[in-house]
Amino acid sequence: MLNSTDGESKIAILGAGAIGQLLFHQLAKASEAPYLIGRSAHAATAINISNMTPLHFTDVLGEQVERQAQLICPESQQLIEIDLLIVCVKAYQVLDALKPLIPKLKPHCHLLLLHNGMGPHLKIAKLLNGRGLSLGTTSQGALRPKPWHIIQTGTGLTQLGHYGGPMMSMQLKQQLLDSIPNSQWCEPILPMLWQKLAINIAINPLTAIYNCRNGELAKPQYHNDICALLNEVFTVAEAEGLTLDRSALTQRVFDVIHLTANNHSSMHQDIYYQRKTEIDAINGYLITRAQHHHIATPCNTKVYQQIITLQNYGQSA
Ligand code: KPL
Repeated sequence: MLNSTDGESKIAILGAGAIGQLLFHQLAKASEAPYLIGRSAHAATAINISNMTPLHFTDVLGEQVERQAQLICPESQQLIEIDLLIVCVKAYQVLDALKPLIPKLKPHCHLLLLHNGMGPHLKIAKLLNGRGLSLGTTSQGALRPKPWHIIQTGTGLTQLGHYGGPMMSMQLKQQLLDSIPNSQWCEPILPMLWQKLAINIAINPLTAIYNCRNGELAKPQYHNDICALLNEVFTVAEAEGLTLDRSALTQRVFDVIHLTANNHSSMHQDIYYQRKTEIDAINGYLITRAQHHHIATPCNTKVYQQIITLQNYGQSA
């Protein structure tokens, strides 16, 4: 196992949500604790005199541990020390969160985007000024009952891979793979992201629209909707130059429905708690790419509009 102090590489995590804190604990357990970059107000209220904040972690076996995190704000001078910035904010926050940070990062700082859905990488890649960009997806699950306490709920696969610019150094890559359980480096990464996108495209909006747990979608009345949404994914992916295995991916969607039968999807929860959803980076991303290729996506457009209506209603309530 590599210790980051050996090679002097500094990692920081942008976004102190459930996944950001989960990665913090996994990296801190394996080697040096990364910095955690929170929103300014968040960081200012959390930082105590010693500049350290205790983070509580309950693992899947129920074991509890407390680790000290150095929480820095987006204006911090320490940004210049960072060799790898892992971005764990929601897809719709990525651009606004990163734009002011990028000029403060060293010229060789590498970025890794890790969020549900797709899309921000297209704009971020153009802003990096020669810095390298990797992308990833994780099916690890975590809940955040309190701002600084997370409970790991699932031990899913994490897939990471190169997207553009200079490659991530071997040392950082190894540090990530050694720290994050069940993680793998994938080249190319885009097919993996599209597979996860397909799963979210089929499950998330339907559970929110029908106000149900994931497992409900195994019922025959949802079968046609799921297949119609996926058919549009396969057509658009092909136009993007990706060949997805139709039958394996359709099977995978139904496996996930069974494996997560008791879960409320993230979009169901966002609608339920009247929060902004990730629809633009999920079905919305597919629609945007389809428009680019002049492909019609009536089923995705219909669920997209239904979610926007629910979201607007929730936010105006
Ligand atoms: O990733 C998910 C989500 O809810 O966003 C699934 C796989 C659908 C599990 O709930």
